[in-house]
Amino acid sequence: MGYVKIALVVTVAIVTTVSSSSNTGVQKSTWQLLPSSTAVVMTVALETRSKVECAAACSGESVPCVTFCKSANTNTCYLAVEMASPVNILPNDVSIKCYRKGPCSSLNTEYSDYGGRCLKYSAVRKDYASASAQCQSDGGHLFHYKSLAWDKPAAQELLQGVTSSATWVGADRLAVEGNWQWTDGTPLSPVADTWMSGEPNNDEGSEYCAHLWLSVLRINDETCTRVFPYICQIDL
Ligand SMILES: [Ca+2]
Repeated sequence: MGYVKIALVVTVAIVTTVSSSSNTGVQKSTWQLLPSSTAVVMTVALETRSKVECAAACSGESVPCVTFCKSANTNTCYLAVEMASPVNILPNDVSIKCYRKGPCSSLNTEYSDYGGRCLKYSAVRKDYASASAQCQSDGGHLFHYKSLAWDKPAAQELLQGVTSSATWVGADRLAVEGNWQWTDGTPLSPVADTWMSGEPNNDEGSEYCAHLWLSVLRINDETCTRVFPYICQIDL
């Protein structure tokens, strides 16, 4: 998983409540902000970088995890258990917010939860721009196939039984000529291990968009106007 467990506080549980005055900002999330009156016991603390990664860690735990808390100050992620009855409060970090998991289907019935994010496969063949637009109209984006460790297992699960050869994913070099990037602006190195061997090769000088070869689950640069099925992702 790549997360470093820095503390295990099951026996000496840190108890806190959410000290939040805002309930905004998670309308598209399947993780719903808990009201500030909710008492939460943090069970595991993880070093992390973002709320998305914290949610993913909760989803990826072998032990069922439906609640996590995230400190904006320290970026520490806490897997957590909600308490049924009021407990003493120890809010030594007012930036902590806690979230409870909701199903991807509550966002869009076509999407399912794959390790902390919502994915759907569409067999409808579209060009890159049209596929991207469809994902955006769902509130998401084309699949960010950034990591073999994290995204490949999700793709394998999502694509069980799929017989098409390739799907669009969300990376291109349309906005910045020559520079590959994911649709969230994250750079995509031309030597990333997610590329198929020998790619990107800009065959015939016309390959500006990335698709995923399903036989090897590696990406390839392809002509954007060709039509393929596609995978959409909604972030938590
Ligand atoms: Ca190519």
